[in-house]
Amino acid sequence: MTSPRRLLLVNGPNLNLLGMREPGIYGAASLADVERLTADAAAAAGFELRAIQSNHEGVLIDAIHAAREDCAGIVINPAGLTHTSVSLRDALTGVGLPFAEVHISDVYAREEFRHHSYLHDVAAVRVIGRGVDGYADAVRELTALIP
Ligand code: CA2
Repeated sequence: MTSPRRLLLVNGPNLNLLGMREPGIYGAASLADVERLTADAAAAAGFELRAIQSNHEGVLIDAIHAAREDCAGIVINPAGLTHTSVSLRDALTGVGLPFAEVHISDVYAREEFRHHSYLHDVAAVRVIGRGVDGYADAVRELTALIP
C-alpha cells in the first residue's frame, strides 16, 4: 500500500509569537510564514500539508493521534515540550509515523536545559539551528524517507 501524500506540521507552545518577539533568537518570520514555506516545500516534494500550532500539550497529542489516519509523516517543532514531555514522545512513537524534529535556534548553543530532547533518539530526522529554513530542509529530508 502506498502512503498518503500528506504531512502534518506541528508547532508547539509559544511559537504563535514568532516574528513578534525575540527576533534575535528566532528571526523575523511569522508562524504564517513558517506554515507557508513548509507547505511550499511539501508541495515541491508531492505532499499536502496540514498545520497546527497549539499552546496545549493535549491538543498537540490529539493532532498527532489523528495523523495516523491520513498522514505519511510529521514535522514537529515541539518548542519547550522538547525538553519536558514524555507524553509527546509517547504520542509520536505510538502512532509510528516517521517524524522530523525541528528547532529554529541552535539549542546546543543555549542554556544547558535545552540540550536534552525527549525526542532525539526516536526522530527520523533532526534539523537544528538553521532558522525557519530548517522546516523546508526537514520536509526534504523526511519525504526522502517515505516510500
Ligand atoms: O529553537 C526552537 O525552535 C525551540 O524549539 C523554540 C522553543 C524553545 O523552548 C526550544 O528550546 C527551542 C521556544 C519557542 C518559543 O517561541 C517564541 C517565538 C518568539 C518569541 C517568543 C517565543
